Amino acid sequence: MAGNITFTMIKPDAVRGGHIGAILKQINEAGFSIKAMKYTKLSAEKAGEFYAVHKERPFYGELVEFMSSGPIVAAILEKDNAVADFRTLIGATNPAEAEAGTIRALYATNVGENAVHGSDSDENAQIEASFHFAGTEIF
Ligand code: 3AN
Repeated sequence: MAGNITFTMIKPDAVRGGHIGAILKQINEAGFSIKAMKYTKLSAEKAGEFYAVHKERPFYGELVEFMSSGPIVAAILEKDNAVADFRTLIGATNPAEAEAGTIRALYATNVGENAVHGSDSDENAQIEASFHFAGTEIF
């Protein structure tokens, strides 16, 4: 499975905006298949744990508050070169810098509320996938 999966979340801003369907359609049309998916809400504790690498960053508190502010869609996606291809599909962290047509260019509000998450390495994809899903939930 290594190298072929990435982990994503449709974040609370995009869920509130009613963009789940459009984002999933774009993900499917880009050739990703779904290995696991759930509609859920992160507690502040879980969000803090997920983003622990950013603990020292000035936006950490805001990030944890935002990510636990409403439901998300968490998913494991499969495709050759999944991590890099998914980051191309979602665009830059700051939507003002994201390429036209990317998910963040289309649906993100700002650098903090940026519609979707995408793993940044194969190693983190595995860690993030296991953080959110049990083996029995992955197909
Ligand atoms: P990416 O999600 O593109 O990998 P990271 O890992 O640098 O970006 O940042 C993780 C998350 O932290 C982003 N998705 C965003 O929600 C938030 N974030 C990053 N930079 C900022 C910032 N300057 N101000 C507020 N939130 C930020």
